[in-house]
Amino acid sequence: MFDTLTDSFKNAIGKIRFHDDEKALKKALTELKKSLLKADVHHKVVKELIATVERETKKNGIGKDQFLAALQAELVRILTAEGNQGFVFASRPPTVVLMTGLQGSGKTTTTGKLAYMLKEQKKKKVLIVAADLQRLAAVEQLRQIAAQIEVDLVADENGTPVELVRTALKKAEDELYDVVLIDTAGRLAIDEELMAELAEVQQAADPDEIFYVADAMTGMDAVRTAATFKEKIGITGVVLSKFDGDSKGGVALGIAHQVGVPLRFIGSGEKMPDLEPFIPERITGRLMGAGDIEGLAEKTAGVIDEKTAKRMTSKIKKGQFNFNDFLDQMEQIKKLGSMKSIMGMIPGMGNMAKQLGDMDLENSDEVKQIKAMVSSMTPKERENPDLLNNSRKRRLAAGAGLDPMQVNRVLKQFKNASKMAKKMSTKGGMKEMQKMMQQMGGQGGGVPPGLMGR
Ligand SMILES: Nc1nc2c(ncn2[C@@H]2O[C@H](COP(=O)(O)OP(=O)(O)OP(=O)(O)O)[C@@H](O)[C@H]2O)c(=O)[nH]1
Ligand SMILES: [Mg+2]
Repeated sequence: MFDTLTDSFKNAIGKIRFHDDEKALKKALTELKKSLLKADVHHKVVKELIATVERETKKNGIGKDQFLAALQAELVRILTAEGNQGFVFASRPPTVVLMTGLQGSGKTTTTGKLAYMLKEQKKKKVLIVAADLQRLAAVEQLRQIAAQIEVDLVADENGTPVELVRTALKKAEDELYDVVLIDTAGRLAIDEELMAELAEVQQAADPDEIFYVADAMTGMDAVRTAATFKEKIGITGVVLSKFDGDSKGGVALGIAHQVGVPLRFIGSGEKMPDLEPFIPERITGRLMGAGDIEGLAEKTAGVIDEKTAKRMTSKIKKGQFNFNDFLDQMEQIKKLGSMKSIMGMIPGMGNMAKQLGDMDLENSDEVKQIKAMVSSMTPKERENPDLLNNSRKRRLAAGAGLDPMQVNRVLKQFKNASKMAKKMSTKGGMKEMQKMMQQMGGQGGGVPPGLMGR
């Protein structure tokens, strides 16, 4: 997600050596400056960052450790603005959030993503309000999203935004909802009419938070419009949507500092799980190639329950992992979002994530083939594929539209994978795996943890 930026930092870090002098520091700073500007970070933000890092490094003695510590501290400072981080619940439920933004910025999708995250990861009872009555299709769009993620919706094509908000708040009180998310109408540009409608809805909703959803691909415009919204209605957080389409990513680095409102979430794809909290300390770790273990743990916590995980591990250890388990696991992985975003959160795996590209596990040919094949097996066969004789294999192949050779190959691959998993689950197995990963591309994949300033 932050490929370009992470590369920039890595290059700059590489330019400064252990016993080094002012010349090496200058070189590193020049490199950093150049690449930050190239990544579209605002020039004022870059200037400030470079000046501070230079000053702090010199103060503490020029060297790689000091440089890293200064860079890390300055990044955290620049990414932080006064206000809440991530999703913060009101002291008294329901927490009411007003979603605002220009037309097509991603408000409705982000509303769905937030609802999904709160439901799946935090186990909260969420209510969505379709208060966009400008566009006919808007209500239907939200209806579909709500049905897909199984979250309740308040909608009425014939109502007014204010009426809908009132109905929703009453329902939330009566039925003890934890969170109410209000999707509003967008406009092509900031105009009086939009602001008047928003002000009305805001008054009726008395929200705990007002999020401004900005399209990351609009670059500096995102910063400018967010600033205007802050001035006019007092937003409490920014969400940058479509970050997956903004390969440079520099806007995310400057926006909190420039607008004076924290960047709270980043949208990284069109699907419901593609939303990530933007926590300055964690993002800094990721930018410097150290991964984001906390974020990963949070993401998996809601999805993979501990009991199942333990059962799976024990099965793997005993070499009993079978096709039924495989299908289960595939379902779970689906909920985590794109493979690339997950890999990017694992320390040292940033490079690997890049190589993976946007691999779509669910729709890859291999997975489709395996799924088709497994669904034609009997429950007994799924547990023990050795039961499959040649005639059964031929039947399976015909059922799944494969040739028998392919069936044999899948069965063999699965057996090997199962063996490997068993081996890895033993003592020392994980070490071997890490060694293998390093050889495959983790090399130079970031700052060794010992070098990170603390
Ligand atoms: N790739 C990508 N697409 C996104 C993301 N967020 C939203 N989109 C897409 O952007 C388009 C517009 O999103 P909406 O959520 O309908 O935007 P909106 O602000 O509600 O639009 P209006 O209601 O018309 O003002 C849709 O096609 C979404 O799928 C994201 O993070 N990544
Ligand atoms: Mg919308």
